Amino acid sequence: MTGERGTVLVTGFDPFDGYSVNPALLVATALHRRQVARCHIVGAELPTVFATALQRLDQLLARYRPVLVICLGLAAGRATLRLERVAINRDDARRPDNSGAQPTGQAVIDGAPSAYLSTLPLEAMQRAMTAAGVPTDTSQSAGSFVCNHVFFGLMHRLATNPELQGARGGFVHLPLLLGQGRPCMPLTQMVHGIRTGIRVALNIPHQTQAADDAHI
Ligand code: PCA
Repeated sequence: MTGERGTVLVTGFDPFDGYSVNPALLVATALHRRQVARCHIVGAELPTVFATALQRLDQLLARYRPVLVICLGLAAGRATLRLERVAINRDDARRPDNSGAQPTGQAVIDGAPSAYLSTLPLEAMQRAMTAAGVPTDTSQSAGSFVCNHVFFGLMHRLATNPELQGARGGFVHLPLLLGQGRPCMPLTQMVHGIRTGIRVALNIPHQTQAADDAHI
């Protein structure tokens, strides 16, 4: 099934760091095959592994040619959904990934820019998601573990791959799931928030986003 206006790719990572579930994967799975603003959502899993996460993302980008990509990850310790603003060209893992690798002080992509900004309309998304009853913040750092690695790799691909021209993308960190620890949020609320954010991103054209971000 294809949405009239194209495909939205939503990714979530597999569990890591001793957690038995990753809410990011649960949200991506819950949104899989749903429609938003006449777009079809594909929810997919990425491995929490530096060496293979971007290979998997490449397969998904080539297969679905999405108009919008939102990658999700877990960041324990916060009560809100966090719309990430900046991806940095740096891997600095403070713990091993799911393959046992722990890169430090390395570029995500040699020769690529130092950082990319999300091309999502963050302020408009934050307003709409908060108004929908889902506590949401913007964040100025996605860390330097696998989430930032994927966020940077995604933004580099969107900026340089002609086949993805016009597609927008970004990253959202999620809190722990209700029952997984504190602070936390119920799954239905996370899904509602991400779905609301997707609708806003699809309905705001690029030039409005530039104006929206200009006053940051
Ligand atoms: N969160 C980690 C990686 C996988 C995930 O869900 C991070 O914030 O980098």
